[in-house]
Amino acid sequence: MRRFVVLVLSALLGAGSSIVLVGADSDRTITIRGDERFVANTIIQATFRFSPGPLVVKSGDAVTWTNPATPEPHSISIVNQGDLPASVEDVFMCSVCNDILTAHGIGPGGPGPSFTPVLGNAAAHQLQAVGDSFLIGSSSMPGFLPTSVTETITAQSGSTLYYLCAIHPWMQGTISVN
Ligand SMILES: [Cu+2]
Repeated sequence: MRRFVVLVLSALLGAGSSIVLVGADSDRTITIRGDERFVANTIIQATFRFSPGPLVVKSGDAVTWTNPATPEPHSISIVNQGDLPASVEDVFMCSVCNDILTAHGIGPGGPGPSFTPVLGNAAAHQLQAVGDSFLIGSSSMPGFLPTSVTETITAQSGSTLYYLCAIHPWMQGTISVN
């Protein structure tokens, strides 16, 4: 019932809503949504996003990120708040994103021989600090990476984790830990 209510609320409020959903025990899921469009000499547009972006949890809660339908992989990468891109230029010149992708073993040509899908505490399915990062796959690349990943939030009460997708750096979210 609660899930239904939340879904209806989300539908009513639409994309880009700033509502903070405090999940019930079974309902801390962040869904990756959106699509992209390119028309030469006309427009480039992408609506990939974390839904919801802001989430409030308790330390020790589990959160699931899922990518049911977008055609691309994404990362969930904890960064310092000051490293979050805030403009188109920041997105295209995202140096922290390059550092994260390099740490994952991903170069301009894609995954290399040192490809590592989980970094830091994410290797133990925990999110706690800057540097923790994991990749999530797409159903268009079956078997390459999981399309649903659950992590335990082990950051201290009172802290906030800021994260982005290092592949599409306008995708940004926060986990506020109560
Ligand atoms: Cu992404």
